[in-house]
Amino acid sequence: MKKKMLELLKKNREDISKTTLNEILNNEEKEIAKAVKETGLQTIEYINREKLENSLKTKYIGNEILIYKEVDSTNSVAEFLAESGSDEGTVVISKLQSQGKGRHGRKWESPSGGIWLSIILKPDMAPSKAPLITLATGVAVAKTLISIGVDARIKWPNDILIHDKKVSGILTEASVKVNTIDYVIVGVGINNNLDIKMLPEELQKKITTLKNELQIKVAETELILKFLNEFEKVYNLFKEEKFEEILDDWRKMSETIGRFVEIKQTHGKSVKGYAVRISNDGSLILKEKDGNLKKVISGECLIKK
Ligand code: BT5
Repeated sequence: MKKKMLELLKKNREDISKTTLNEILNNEEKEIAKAVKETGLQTIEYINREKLENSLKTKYIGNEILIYKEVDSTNSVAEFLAESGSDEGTVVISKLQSQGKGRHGRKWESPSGGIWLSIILKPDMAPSKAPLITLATGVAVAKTLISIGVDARIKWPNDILIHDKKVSGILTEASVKVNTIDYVIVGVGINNNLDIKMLPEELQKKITTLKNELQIKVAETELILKFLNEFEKVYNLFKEEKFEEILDDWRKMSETIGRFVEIKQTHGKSVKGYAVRISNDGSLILKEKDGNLKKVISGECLIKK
């Protein structure tokens, strides 16, 4: 992790001297974290930091916003900072990611033009509640996108679709200590202005961007601002354990409930059925062919036409 962070510093600070790097290398983790933070406070032209900071209506989400030109993954940087004691609400944004992460080791394509960001969360909650953070984040993303005029729908558990094409994905990674959540990193990718042709061919048909849908460029700063404001509202509900309120919103924007689906699971098995409802721990309840109800905790959801 230390080595990775030093690479990050090199990539983001062309002027960093060899001596400084060596000095950093010899210092403790906290010193590296300090340098990583300083780098993230530099001006990166694609986001208007002043506007972002001045217009945020949040109390703690975005109290610290770190912006980079390039990182391997904003989730990894946020994880490093959380380990080094960064506060809840710290936001890590990057113009591009060289190794953007999806779930289960999958790759998330992250060229410039997208919103790639992660938030450090420290909820005082049992680890079993972590999947609800993904659903809550989905609610915040979908509300943000609907507010700018697209027909965004949530596909269980972590995708946001527009007309059946993926526009956004969420990656929630939790660190657990003795039956409680130590911290959670929630990562959000939104295909904003990126050029679809920059992505692998097999993906091009399955995904969309906001620019494609709206035929205009959405300003990154505005989009991040709207999302962080929405996120704090729904995350507060999560912390107050008002799970039903979150799930009510989730159901209204769901593309999954009421559809025939196949859930592919990591161990190679798959379950097919009618998606009846979402339960209050965030799992999906399917009605199988034989009428049995089956609870599915995670997996890749394919919606059958
Ligand atoms: C996700 O995983 O959808 C989670 C994506 C989270 C990305 C954010 S960006 C900021 C933060 N930092 C990170 O490193 N990650 C988070 P999953 O459900 O496993 O979906 C992955 C699949 O989505 C891939 O296998 C592709 O099929 C597809 N995919 C890859 N890149 C995409 C893109 N830019 N847009 C739409 N689909 C994509």
